[in-house]
Amino acid sequence: MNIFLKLCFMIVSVCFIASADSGSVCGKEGSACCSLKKVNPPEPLYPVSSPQQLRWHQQEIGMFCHFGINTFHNEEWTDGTKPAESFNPTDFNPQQWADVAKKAGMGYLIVTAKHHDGFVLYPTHHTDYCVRFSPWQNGQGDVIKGVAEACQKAGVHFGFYLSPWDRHEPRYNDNKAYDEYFMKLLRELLTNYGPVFEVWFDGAGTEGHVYDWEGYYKLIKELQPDALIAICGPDIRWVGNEDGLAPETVWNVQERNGKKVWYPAECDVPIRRGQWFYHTDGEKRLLSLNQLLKIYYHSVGRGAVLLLNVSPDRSGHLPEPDVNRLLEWRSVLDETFKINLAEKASWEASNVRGNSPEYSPEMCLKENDNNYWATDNDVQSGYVILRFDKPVIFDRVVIKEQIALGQRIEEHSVWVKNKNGQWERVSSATTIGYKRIHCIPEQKTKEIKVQIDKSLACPTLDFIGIYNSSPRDLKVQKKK
Ligand code: FUL
Repeated sequence: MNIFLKLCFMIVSVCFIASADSGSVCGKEGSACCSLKKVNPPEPLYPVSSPQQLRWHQQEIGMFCHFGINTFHNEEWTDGTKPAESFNPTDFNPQQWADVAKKAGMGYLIVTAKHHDGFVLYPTHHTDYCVRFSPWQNGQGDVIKGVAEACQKAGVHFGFYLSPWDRHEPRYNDNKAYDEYFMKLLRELLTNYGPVFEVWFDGAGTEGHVYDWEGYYKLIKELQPDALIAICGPDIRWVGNEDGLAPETVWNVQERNGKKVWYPAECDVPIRRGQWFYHTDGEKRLLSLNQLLKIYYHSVGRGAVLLLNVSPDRSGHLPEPDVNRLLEWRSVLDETFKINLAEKASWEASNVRGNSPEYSPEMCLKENDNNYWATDNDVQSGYVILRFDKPVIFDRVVIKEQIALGQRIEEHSVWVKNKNGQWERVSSATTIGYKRIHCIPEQKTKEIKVQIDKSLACPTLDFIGIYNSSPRDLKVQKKK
């Protein structure tokens, strides 16, 4: 063996023994040493999300579209007696729905296939109360097909709402017969329209009725294994209100049927106050830009997903004022989150897992990847500091956990170094989860600290972003 090879062998062996002993690395990325001595990632804190749930978190916002017989009666709930003939959109345009959803930054679209009134929006042969008996497209139309195809084209995931409660169907009084009927509809929806992202089972009106939930879930998982079942289902929970607002603390891990599971929250809210369906006189209820921004910061900004309802009108289009408001909202958010000041920072952390560059705080520059900041196993609090050459002005801080490894952080805070060189706390909050956005009064500083005050296990951070919000965005006043 020549001397060079011998030397290499010795270095590699020493590093190998050291890593086996302590789990740490020499810290030189790209060296022979490092390629041998990857530091083990933190153990996941179970339960964790499924890959499908993780993909759902990443969408952040979805569009809900309530469309059906109610649209033609200015009512939110009809009782199942309105004639099928009354369903007659004059210019059904699902591509507009899906394109608007895409432009508004929404990753999925959920359409009502059947609301509580029982009217079915695709031409099923299991009931006469459906589009086949409407004059629309001479009874040949299929709303679900139109929407599913439009979603595919726009690059938006497709999902459907199917109300278990049915005020029309006579079989509803016979649990078994109704389950059979309901499963036939489900089977059609799950087989005929391509990939399904989310199935939305509304709980309204279902009290006291016994459904074969397990049978429904089994069928969904069999026909569309990637579909998530929301609300009355095991994959996504209802946040608990119809205002689009998550509470301050949002844990994804919840107890369901006596078991701890990953059960994330979805915040549903209509863009016209209190109206899920289109009403001819509903425009005055359109939420203001500020109300929509507040909803965003209190749903997505608290680690939940927002499902915002925009209802198509009687022509089959999303109304223009609603679309304009939605796009205005999007443009403000885009403006706010366009420039991440953190990209100019130099980073420091109180602890880096195994001293390895694989877990350094700089890993928080890019989101939704496999790189993240992590600490050693026995460290359950700590901080990341961002330093700038010149003072930066900002009023938004975005923080994300590496939730693929479970949700860990219980309390955290944001600090700035003030003119006197002292750390000043400018915001504190509890959970982070997929995302937490701090909206704070404008700050000017050369140093920002994100502190993890309490964590269930060694913390992980996927991302830290620092932004200065658009002049059109919400402003937080400094407390006097
Ligand atoms: C509620 C329903 O009763 C409303 O009509 C709407 O569908 C909303 C999303 O869920 O429970």
